[in-house]
Amino acid sequence: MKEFFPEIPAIRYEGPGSKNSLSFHHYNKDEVVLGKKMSEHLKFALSYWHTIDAEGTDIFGSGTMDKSFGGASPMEIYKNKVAAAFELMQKLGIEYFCFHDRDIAPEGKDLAESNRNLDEIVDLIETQMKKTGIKLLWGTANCFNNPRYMHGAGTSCNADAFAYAAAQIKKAIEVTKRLGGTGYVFWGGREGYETLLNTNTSLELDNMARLMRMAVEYGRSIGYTGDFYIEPKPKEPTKHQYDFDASTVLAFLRKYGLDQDFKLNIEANHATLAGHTFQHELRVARDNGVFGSIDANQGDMLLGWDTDQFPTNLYDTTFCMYEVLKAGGFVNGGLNFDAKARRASFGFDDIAYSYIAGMDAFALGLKKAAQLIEDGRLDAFVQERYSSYESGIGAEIVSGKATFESLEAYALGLGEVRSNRSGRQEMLEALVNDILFGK
Ligand code: XLS
Ligand code: NI
Ligand code: NI
Repeated sequence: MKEFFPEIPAIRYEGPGSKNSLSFHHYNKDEVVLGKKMSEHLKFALSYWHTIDAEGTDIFGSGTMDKSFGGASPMEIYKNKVAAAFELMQKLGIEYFCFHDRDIAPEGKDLAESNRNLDEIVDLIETQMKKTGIKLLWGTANCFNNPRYMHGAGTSCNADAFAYAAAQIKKAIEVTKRLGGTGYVFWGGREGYETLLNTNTSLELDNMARLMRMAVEYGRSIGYTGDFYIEPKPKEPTKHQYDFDASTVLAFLRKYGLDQDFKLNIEANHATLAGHTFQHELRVARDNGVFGSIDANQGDMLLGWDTDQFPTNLYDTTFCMYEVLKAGGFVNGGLNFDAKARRASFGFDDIAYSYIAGMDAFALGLKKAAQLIEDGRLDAFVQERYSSYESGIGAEIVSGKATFESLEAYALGLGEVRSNRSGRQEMLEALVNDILFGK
């Protein structure tokens, strides 16, 4: 069988001291952390679009990589991509993948031909999955690339575009179900607006909710039992995207009674675009019981767009895994590397270096988050900080016994509030540094 990545060997764990950049230094898949194997905690997934399709184009320049994998016709290229993807995942020890419908098979002259192309490639993917044991984390439909979606898909002003999107999503859910996927993602690429001057925001959001309701009802009717996710993102490509951030999405889901049907897929770079930390978005999801899955990447703080870099910032991976552990870990979700090597990192070996960097950063993040939890000082500090709610007037507030009248009587007796204690931010930041880099 043809080898597509001869420059990439099977990547093995060699430990922190190793000088071999084509080995894992921290990701040791069977190592047990807090009672579970690293591979089960982290559930790494390959993103088909970035890794198998994207060729390094940007708005100022054409591709720097060739991902046709020796194919000539579109279908031949996409068949080769399947073999390349599975070769890569096996070499990297990645057990899951994610795709959009149009990532895995080329769009045909009409919807029927596109669906036939999809079916043909899905046959190949299914065979490879059986052979390798690699699983589908989530599927989705690309309802943003084609010009038909210039005004949006579920939020298009044109009902024909809405109908086409519905048909595409229907098929993508069928394919996700057929491949045993445990998630189906809605990322609203064009679901937003450029100007309010031409936009009926109210109808657009009602329609988006209609589309999502239909997706859930259809999915459940054909026996799809996985999660449905919304992936928040504030902007890009549109000026304003409706799924701005986790809190906005929650308000949308609750308004339309969809909050029992959807969880969130939180992407690091989307959090920072919304002016939040990655940890903030994960915390909002966890606090509201809708934490589902993660698109692992990182942005550049000096750039205002979704650079989708491989995650290497250890503070971010640690605080991410801290939230994941506190949320009880992944159920149907996982860590999808929605990330790509930089345009100038154009070698196929750079794909391996990138995944190793990301997987090692998350393995370290997991270990450090576990240490923070086992150390207990953070938790103890937070508990102590709110201890005034455990007895006396605080307990009355929390239990609902307190009223404005009883609180006024209490406050009148206080003189002044003299019980505030230091928040000790700097002490806690030093504590985190010590756990991260102290030994
Ligand atoms: C784009 C999104 C996209 C989703 C899947 O910014 O991150 O890749 O993850 O449609
Ligand atoms: Ni994403
Ligand atoms: Ni993104």
